[in-house]
Amino acid sequence: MVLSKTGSSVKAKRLFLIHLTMLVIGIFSVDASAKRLTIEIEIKNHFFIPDKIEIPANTKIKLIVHNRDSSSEEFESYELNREKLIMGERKANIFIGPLAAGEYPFFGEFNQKTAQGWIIVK
Ligand SMILES: [Cu+2]
Repeated sequence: MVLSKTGSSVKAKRLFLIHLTMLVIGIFSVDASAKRLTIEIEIKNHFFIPDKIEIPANTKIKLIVHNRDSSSEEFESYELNREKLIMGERKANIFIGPLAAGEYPFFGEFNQKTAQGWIIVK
């Protein structure tokens, strides 16, 4: 009886510690997301506007892409390892970074002849 009581109190302590750890991780991630830089671009007539986006190196970015066309588009980039469907007249959030300096091309998969863009990291 005494042994099982001790056992359950150890379990409770462990659970408390796990919760405490989760809480700390939770606060940390909120803090990290608050530091994100937000950049907004548009898709119009199957073009990205602007088509060149300059961002600082080693920074987390929230890229909001507003699709002003009535047709859906897919934001795609091999270099950024991102692929996101954006319905017509809707927007999508694409989280990128932190990135090293360089050029990262992206394109609209459904209109590759026109929808081309570059993220320039400096
Ligand atoms: Cu795709």
